[in-house]
Amino acid sequence: MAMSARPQTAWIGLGANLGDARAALCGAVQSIAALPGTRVLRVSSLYGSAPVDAAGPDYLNAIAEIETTLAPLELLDALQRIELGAGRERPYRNAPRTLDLDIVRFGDVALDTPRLTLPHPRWRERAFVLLPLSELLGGQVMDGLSLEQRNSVSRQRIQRVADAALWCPAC
Ligand code: PH2
Ligand code: MG
Ligand code: MG
Repeated sequence: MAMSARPQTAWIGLGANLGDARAALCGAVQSIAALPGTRVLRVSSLYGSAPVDAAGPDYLNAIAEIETTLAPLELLDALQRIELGAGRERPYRNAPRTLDLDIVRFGDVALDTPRLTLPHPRWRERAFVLLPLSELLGGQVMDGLSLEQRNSVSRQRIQRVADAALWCPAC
């Protein structure tokens, strides 16, 4: 597998709202850690969140901060293979899912292609991304939001359900 020369830090959004979501997220972190040229630096707390722009059960969400020599599209391919391994199906847009792995940010890379947009186009609109990302990156994440974004995000139901060290002890 071709790899870009310099390791980059990337932030992966993890989500699931079907089946044993906690086990799926924990397994995903371990699968990501096993990717070539990749290590997991930190994971956020685990959050329970109401579906945003979607129907179905509540989600579990978290963010993993990783370092990787994979290129963005190689990482995307690898994440999609991990999703498939966890039984991910795509019957319609934003359908409930056993595992969703989204690249939220990949270093400072900006990309706009049919398969991948970086940073993730909706990361500022979603409490389930912003809260765990603020844990890892600090308060400037929330400071960068417009008033409209803050208001919309503050209406989204979300709660922290487990410390990073507790929700995935093997991570
Ligand atoms: N993912 C979506 C759509 N809506 N809502 C929550 N709470 N968590 C998610 O991970 C999520 C969502 C599409 O990927
Ligand atoms: Mg998603
Ligand atoms: Mg996705």
